[in-house]
Amino acid sequence: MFRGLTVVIAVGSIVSALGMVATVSSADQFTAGATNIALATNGGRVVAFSSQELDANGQPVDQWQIGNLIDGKRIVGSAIPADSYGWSSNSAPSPTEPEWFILAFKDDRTRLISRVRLDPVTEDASWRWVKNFSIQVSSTTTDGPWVEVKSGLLLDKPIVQTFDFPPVECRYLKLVITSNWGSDRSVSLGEIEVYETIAGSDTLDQLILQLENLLQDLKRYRDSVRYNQPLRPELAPAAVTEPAAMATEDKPANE
Ligand SMILES: [Ca+2]
Repeated sequence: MFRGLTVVIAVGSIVSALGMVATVSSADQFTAGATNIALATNGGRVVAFSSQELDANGQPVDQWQIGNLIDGKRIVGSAIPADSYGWSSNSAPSPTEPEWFILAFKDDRTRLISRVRLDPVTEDASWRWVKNFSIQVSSTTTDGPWVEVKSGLLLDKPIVQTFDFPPVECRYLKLVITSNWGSDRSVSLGEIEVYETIAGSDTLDQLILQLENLLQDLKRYRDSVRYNQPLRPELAPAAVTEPAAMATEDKPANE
């Protein structure tokens, strides 16, 4: 009776533990971490981009260069960093000729991410700010293949806007911008932040508990085999005729 019950417990634990894994994999069990992994001082970097504003000599304008997207500097109210107005492209985006940039993270490692935050505010007029965009990821190369995880619209309001999506592996993140709010000259963006996914601690605790229980059941099962006490006698004829010499339900002393 006990043996049969043990089998049920073991199988039940396996099923429920697998169920926990499946549950943990669902998006609502995850929360975004607190560290912006795109930030340059956290190891983020821009690996490629479509364009940046050039001066009359064809040189990048420091205040508008691409690195300003991940420098952590932003315009708040009337406070404008003297060396960082945001990033500005050198031409206006369109669906057929979008402006874009690609980010990588510290040590070029693949990260599990689920949140991007965009600050639209630049020193430009708001009709040059980003409007329609697509967030795409690649887990292989900077040439893709790219998978879109979110398409969205950034409001032309001076607020940092958050875009969440199911956790996805990301080695390179590409932001593709297809429109601004009305300018035919360029598009600009103040800052981009990217956040990793972390499992909620409650969920992790539950999973650990389930796995610990499963481990105990598997040990019991192993012991039943080791001491020739089949959990399902009908499938083990040898044990039906001869009781095991070391029959015991207890754990061995050296456990
Ligand atoms: Ca910035």
